[in-house]
Amino acid sequence: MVKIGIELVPERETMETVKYIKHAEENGFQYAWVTDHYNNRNVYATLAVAAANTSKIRMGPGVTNPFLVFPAVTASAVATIDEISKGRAVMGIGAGDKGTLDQIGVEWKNPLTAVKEVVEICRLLWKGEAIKYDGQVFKIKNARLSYKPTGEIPVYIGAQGPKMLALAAELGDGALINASNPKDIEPAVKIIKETLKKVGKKEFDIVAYTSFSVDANKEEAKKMATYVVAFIAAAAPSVVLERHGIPESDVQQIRELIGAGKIGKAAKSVTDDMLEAFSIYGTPSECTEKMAKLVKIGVTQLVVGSPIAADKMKAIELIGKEVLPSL
Ligand code: F42
Repeated sequence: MVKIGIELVPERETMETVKYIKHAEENGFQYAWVTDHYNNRNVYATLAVAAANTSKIRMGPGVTNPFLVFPAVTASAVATIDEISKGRAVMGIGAGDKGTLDQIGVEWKNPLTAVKEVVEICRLLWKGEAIKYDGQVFKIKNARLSYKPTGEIPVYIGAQGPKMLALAAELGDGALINASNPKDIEPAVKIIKETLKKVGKKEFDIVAYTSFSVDANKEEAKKMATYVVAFIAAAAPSVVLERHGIPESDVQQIRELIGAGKIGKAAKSVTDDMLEAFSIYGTPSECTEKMAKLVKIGVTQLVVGSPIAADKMKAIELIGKEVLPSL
């Protein structure tokens, strides 16, 4: 059966994010992914409080990266969450958002190699042994955690590009694909499945990390979605826009509005085609129908991501009652 996760951006007070995670657990969600950007509340502080206040839901950064935090520190941070949560930690790791890293002058060099190395380093340290690592990006002379993690910590790699998707399948326990539409998920699933076959791996969690907006009133759900879809469309590469038949000129206008800080106007310029391409939105039954299509093409975990709804508590309940039972 498909698993359900929730993505939370720790942009509000920490206890509010924790409240959502607790509520998600109570409403049948199995995973909570907390995003990592330096300008939001700290991901591990948030996860630590969430871990201490829940008992079933698995949780982890979704996703951290090897550039913002040194791999050995990430290994210890995730292992600490594993200890607090009694073995419920998962690690989402990716290349990092280049735009955010640029703001603080962090160089984004060899992202693919850096992701491979951080995963290898974390797994070695999680065994509790002293390690030496001579990578292309990271070199560790002698490191060891002073404690042993509770158990195996599953590693999920955030991936969109073909090489990162293949790396995720080869090295990870799962892939977090940042997309909502079958047209984007299907080619990613194909790369993952081909790679899994090549390396002879059977167990793997294929995760659709969606932009999701639900409301009993479709128009409300649609309105909420436009704010997030404006940013997704603005950042979408030409090849993705072409795949969905979205004219570059429509997106250019949104890019300019966002650049000028006119977010409300940018959201109003989002077209129906953009909404269909970059989000799952609508009433619970409409969302269920779109999610079922992703399951059909091989997705094994569906993550409900931003914006979710203006009232997240209500939406979590709505998903628990009206979406999850039908999936
Ligand atoms: N980023 C954040 O900073 N914070 C988050 O909380 C976050 C959440 C998140 C959740 C799901 C998800 O899928 C992504 C998420 N991201 C988040 C974004 C993530 O950090 C990455 O920026 C995003 O996933 C982009 O990854 P990508 O798969 O497109 O990979 C990039 C690096 C890419 O260009 N990949 C290419 C590919 O084909 O896959 C390969 C590039 C390559 O080959 N690079 C070589 C190398 O060694 O790295 C070097 C090439 C050369 O010679 O220059």
